[in-house]
Amino acid sequence: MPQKPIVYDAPTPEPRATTVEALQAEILENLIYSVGKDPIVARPHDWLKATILAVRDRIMDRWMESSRETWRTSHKRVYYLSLEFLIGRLMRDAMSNVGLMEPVAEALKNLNVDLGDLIALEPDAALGNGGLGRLAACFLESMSSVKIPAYGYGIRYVHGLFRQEMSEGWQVELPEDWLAHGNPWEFERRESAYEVGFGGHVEPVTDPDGTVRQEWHPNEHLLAVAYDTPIVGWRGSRVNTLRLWSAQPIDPILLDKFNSGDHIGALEESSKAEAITRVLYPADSTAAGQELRLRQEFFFSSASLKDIVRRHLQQYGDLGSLSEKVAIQLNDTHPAISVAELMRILVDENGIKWAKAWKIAKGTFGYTNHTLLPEALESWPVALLERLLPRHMQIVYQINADILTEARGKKGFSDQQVAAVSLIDEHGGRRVRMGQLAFVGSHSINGVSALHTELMKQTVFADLHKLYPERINNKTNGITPRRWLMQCNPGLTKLVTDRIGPDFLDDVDKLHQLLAHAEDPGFQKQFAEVKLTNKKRLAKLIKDRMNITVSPEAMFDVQIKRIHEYKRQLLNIIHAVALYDEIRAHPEKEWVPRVKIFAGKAAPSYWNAKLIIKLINDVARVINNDPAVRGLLKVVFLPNYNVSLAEVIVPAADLSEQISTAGMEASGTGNMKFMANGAITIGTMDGANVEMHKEVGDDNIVIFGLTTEEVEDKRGRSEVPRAAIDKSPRLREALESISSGVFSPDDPHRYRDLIGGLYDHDWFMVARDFDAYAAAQSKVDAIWRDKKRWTAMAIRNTASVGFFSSDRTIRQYASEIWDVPTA
Ligand code: NBG
Repeated sequence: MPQKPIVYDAPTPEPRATTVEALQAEILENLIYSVGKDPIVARPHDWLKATILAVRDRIMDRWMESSRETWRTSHKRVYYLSLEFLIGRLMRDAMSNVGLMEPVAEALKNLNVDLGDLIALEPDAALGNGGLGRLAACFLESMSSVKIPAYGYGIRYVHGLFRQEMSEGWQVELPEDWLAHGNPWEFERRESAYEVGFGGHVEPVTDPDGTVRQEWHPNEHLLAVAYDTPIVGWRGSRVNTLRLWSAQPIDPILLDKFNSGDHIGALEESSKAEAITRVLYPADSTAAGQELRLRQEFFFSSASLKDIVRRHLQQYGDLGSLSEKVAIQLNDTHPAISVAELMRILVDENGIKWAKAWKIAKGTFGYTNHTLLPEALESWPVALLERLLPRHMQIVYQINADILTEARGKKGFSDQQVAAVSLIDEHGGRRVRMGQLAFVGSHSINGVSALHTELMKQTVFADLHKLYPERINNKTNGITPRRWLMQCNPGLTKLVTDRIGPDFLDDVDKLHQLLAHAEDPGFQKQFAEVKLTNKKRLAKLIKDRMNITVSPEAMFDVQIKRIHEYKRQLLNIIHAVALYDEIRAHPEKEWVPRVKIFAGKAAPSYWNAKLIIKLINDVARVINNDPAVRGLLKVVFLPNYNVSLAEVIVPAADLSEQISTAGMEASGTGNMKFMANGAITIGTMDGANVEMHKEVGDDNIVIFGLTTEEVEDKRGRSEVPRAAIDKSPRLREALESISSGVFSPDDPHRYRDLIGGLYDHDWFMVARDFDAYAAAQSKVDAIWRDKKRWTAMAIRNTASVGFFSSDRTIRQYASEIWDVPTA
């Protein structure tokens, strides 16, 4: 049947009423007719579903209008390709962005249901590991808020990031099951399914006009089925789509096998296909390296590109205009194979000449790098690519040949530099470097903080930067102020609104007006009261989950993030031990009561990270049970850190620990969330801390430690860390007590190697930064004792957070990389 032409100016669906009565009636109706439950027996999950459906219905009209508008106006579309979207819960975000919080709460109350209880019931969509995935989620929300026609493309993992439980202080990983009760937010789009292939061979074919094309004949086929989730921007400005792909077999069951009695074999293909989108790889900042991971990467890249090309052809009929109408951002190298896949689609499937296709691809792609850690730089064995994606391997070779020719022709380029820009790493087994592929296939390569971008130019991409000096640019990360201030901290939002009016809700830069009130005693008192209320809520959570009593009056000193040696949770816990020793040695001193709060997951195969979790728990047990410290010091490790837990912890924090070894944290985004919520940062000159320091001023942040250059220098000279330990009695004592088993009497040698490493090499400069860190913590204590000064600093942090809004970040991507307008 021929498709009817689409009439974009036909009337859009009528918006649904948002009165309490209408909502109440509709929630009830959903419960009966969509969930199929009698209200008298409905369970909380049934109410949750009925409520989400009512909220969702109030987004649909805008969703359709947003997409119609893009078709009508022929605006350029932005596609954000990311293997991770760490969204968390959606309901409160959606309700708050379309102004439904109050009427829905009221409607539910009339039905004897508590909205807060329902919110807490919604599972986190934890389709990401940490910063990279959460950034993608903030970007989605900001792209809708600043009205960019955008799509997120990713994978619909059946199991998101594992659930972390503690067994005697050790991390145990359990499967996460966010889809167990269904997912009322998503729409399955059976009609948007694409075939994705693997393996097979490549065959040259001669067209009637005599041109020779390469044709890929995969020998494995599966289906990518789309699931769409609406992402609504602030004040419902625009609704974009997050399209997640699910892998399914082409034949759900092989009936001939089944009929011949091979019941397991009949389902083999089906489970093999589904395996691709079953679980999220739980490694943060390390390349996973397995074949299944490469399959995930190609699967979602290929499906997304086919969808993008299909949409473009439907609207414009010609791929020559692709880069004018489409911008594709590669979130790290995970989708880098897209460069080869787009070339294949353009050249092999659409007959576009190589040179023209290459220009289109480069004009279309942008690539964001998120880490300089060598272990995170993806590369795939040539042999694996040849087997799994034979045509793509040929394309990579051809791209490489062009790049090498260009490099050889570059004046002053040495053989060594030519080898460095090669897409093929010839050391120790030939491998394709995905960072290089993403770089050469993109017109823009960006880092995520000013420092990180400079280091990219000097380290990983030094030679490519010389070859293409215009391409690297910086886009300092940001966070959405809706989720990370307005929704998670309604108390502070109300206080600020009362003081400076509501304009900051639409323009966070207006928070600057708070600077004038930083010293106002009345405002300080209210600001401190909001913090105290948030701390009481966290104290209750700690009591309920851990049975540990903490005083909300104590300083809440917080480090929440993935557990990684470079993030230096070890430095923090060693400081706790040193403090513990001092308090016991001098109980008569005026100590500032502190609660050290940790949370974070370790990659399941990262032994030292898991050992650090155990150490924190061992130290916590001893300190929390020692009456000698009289509650002056408590240590808490909160299990199963996720977005929802962060939303409770961040508003309650006094001190934000951002203490990575300088040069190693690309940006950090947790640092910005704490800043928004009036915590004071203790941090190194690393990542975005450098820019936070600039924004808030030296007096309102506590900076310590070695700089990137000093770290480099010490590593280069292979300086022995032992000297630093010998010179610091406090550090030495703390290390000796840990390594001698004071905190692990059941296994006295448990930490011998971990601590031994600090004496031998101390790659992360824990020992060499310890004294500076301890001195910075004493400075923090001194400021804390001066309540007025502390609160003024906290207010100035909130006031200065505007630059770190992801709206600002996205506007910069839009104007400097994507060339699209924003609101
Ligand atoms: C992380 C960095 C963080 C940064 C986020 C978002 C990876 C690979 N990188 O410092 O470690 O804030 O990306 O850019 O997860």
